[in-house]
Amino acid sequence: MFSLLYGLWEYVSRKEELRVLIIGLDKSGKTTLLEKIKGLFGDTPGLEPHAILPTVGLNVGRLEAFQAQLLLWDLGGAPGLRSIWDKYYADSHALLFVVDASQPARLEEARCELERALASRELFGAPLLVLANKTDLAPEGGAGSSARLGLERLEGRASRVQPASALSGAGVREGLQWLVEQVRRSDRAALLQQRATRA
Ligand SMILES: Nc1nc2c(ncn2[C@@H]2O[C@H](COP(=O)(O)OP(=O)(O)OP(=O)(O)O)[C@@H](O)[C@H]2O)c(=O)[nH]1
Ligand SMILES: [Mg+2]
Repeated sequence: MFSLLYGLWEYVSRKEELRVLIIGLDKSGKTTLLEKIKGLFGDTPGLEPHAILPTVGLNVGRLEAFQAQLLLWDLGGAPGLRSIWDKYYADSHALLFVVDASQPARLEEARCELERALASRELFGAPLLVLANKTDLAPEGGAGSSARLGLERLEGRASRVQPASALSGAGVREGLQWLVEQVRRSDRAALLQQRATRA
């Protein structure tokens, strides 16, 4: 009887797992962001920035935030590694695209990569957070990113640009909270559930 009740309690109190895919150009600050998020929400502090190397494969973060169990996938952004991003699209609830706001010269390259990702049917309906990172170096860097990244033309997808600094943590909590809320409001979780049941 106890185990039955315990099982029921475990089932009812189980938190939804939301999978967030973090992509963006090389050196935009994705891994620094992941480690900052781990420090803000996890049980152990994330890696110090000086210990972070360019990502070749995948970094994973698992933590609880905003009443959700988050699984974060951080992929390498170097040109030769971008071809594996799409392997993660079908299983992601949300997309977190990081841009280096202190490097306007790379915004066009970022726009192309973002456009390519959003064109994938596998990301249908997935909310998008663009993190305009490194605003500690360029405080006005977030302004205008929305238009320059083509976000104003997006239809049928929740999207937002969040000015932030992965180094200091400014804007990180707000951005992540918005993303989790948007996934809850969207049909993306139900879509992924349907796909999993059919498979
Ligand atoms: N000033 C400043 N520097 C940052 C910030 N975020 C990251 N950096 C620096 O940017 C550089 C690249 O950071 P990473 O986190 O390795 O970038 P990445 O996007 O994971 O790069 P890849 O793994 O190569 O795709 C490092 O020197 C970081 O310390 C930030 O918010 N402000
Ligand atoms: Mg990295």
